[in-house]
Amino acid sequence: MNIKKAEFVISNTDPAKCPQDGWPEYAFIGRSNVGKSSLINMLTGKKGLAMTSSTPGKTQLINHFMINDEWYLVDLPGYGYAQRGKKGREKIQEIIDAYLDSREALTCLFVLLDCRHEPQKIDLEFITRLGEDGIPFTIVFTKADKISQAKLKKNIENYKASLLETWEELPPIFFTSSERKTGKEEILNYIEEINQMIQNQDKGK
Ligand SMILES: Nc1nc2c(ncn2[C@@H]2O[C@H](COP(=O)(O)OP(=O)(O)O)[C@@H](O)[C@H]2O)c(=O)[nH]1
Ligand SMILES: [Mg+2]
Repeated sequence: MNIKKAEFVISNTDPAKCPQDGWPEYAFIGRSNVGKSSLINMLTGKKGLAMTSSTPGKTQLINHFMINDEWYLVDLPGYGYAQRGKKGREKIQEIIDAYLDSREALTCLFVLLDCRHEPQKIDLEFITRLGEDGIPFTIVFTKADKISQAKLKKNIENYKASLLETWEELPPIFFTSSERKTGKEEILNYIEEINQMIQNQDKGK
């Protein structure tokens, strides 16, 4: 899929104030600093679209970007950032929960994981919760340029094994580098396939 148009629409903390026009949306979530904003910039080919930062915990808002006038990319706040303190973390968690619980337009959630790390409790718990709530998701291993191909493969296999301890089936898995544009085609094609499925369903109504 070609991204011809990518525009910032609105930032807010209240899902009720998110766009209500019903276009399908694809949201990016994960720990602070995992590379959510960089991935959105890479996918859209617009460097400054989502705010990126080397300081974790900067985006505390739900940010909607309209793509090609027919779907949304959503940059969600990062979870689990320790420096923010318990109160701050709880507030972010409330925003994320409210979004996940109420957002009907949410079509697929991309859960970002840093490919360099071992499976972390906070991510595994989050993924388990998605399963319990029946939220469609995929997993994206970010920052693939930071390790060798061999190590990347090993880490992904390791992660799959740990997911298979609780899951019978694995979700779609991608790996990306926002520096090298790795994974761009794969993710955009995946989104396009789902968008086309939705359009065909709507036609059938
Ligand atoms: N080498 C490398 N650095 C990345 C990549 N993605 C993000 N980063 C860096 O990681 C830091 C956090 O990225 P950001 O997109 O702001 O993370 P967010 O908090 O999840 O939105 C920034 O310094 C980025 O430049 C990547 O694919 N490769
Ligand atoms: Mg960000």
